[in-house]
Amino acid sequence: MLSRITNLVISGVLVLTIGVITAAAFTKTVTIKVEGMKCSKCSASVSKALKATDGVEEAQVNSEKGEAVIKYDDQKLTETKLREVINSTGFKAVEQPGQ
Ligand SMILES: [Cu+2]
Repeated sequence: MLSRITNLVISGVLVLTIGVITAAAFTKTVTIKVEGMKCSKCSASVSKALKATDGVEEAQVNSEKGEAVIKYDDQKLTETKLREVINSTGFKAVEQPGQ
């Protein structure tokens, strides 16, 4: 009886671990330079647009640094799409050489 419970617990932990690893494998983090943001309202509107995008898991937009740090699902989104979302807010996602 005890070993059955132990087995259940072990398989439960295994399933969880595999789930976490799989999820992490598809999560990418990217930093995109954004031009034109002047205050926290600007960064808030960029952040809002990003968070409303399917596949975006986290978006931290900083108007002082002029950049957006975005965690997204690699299977649902591309960096190009994220740049399009930023551009659609009226600000400009800057293309960086070497990326
Ligand atoms: Cu502003």
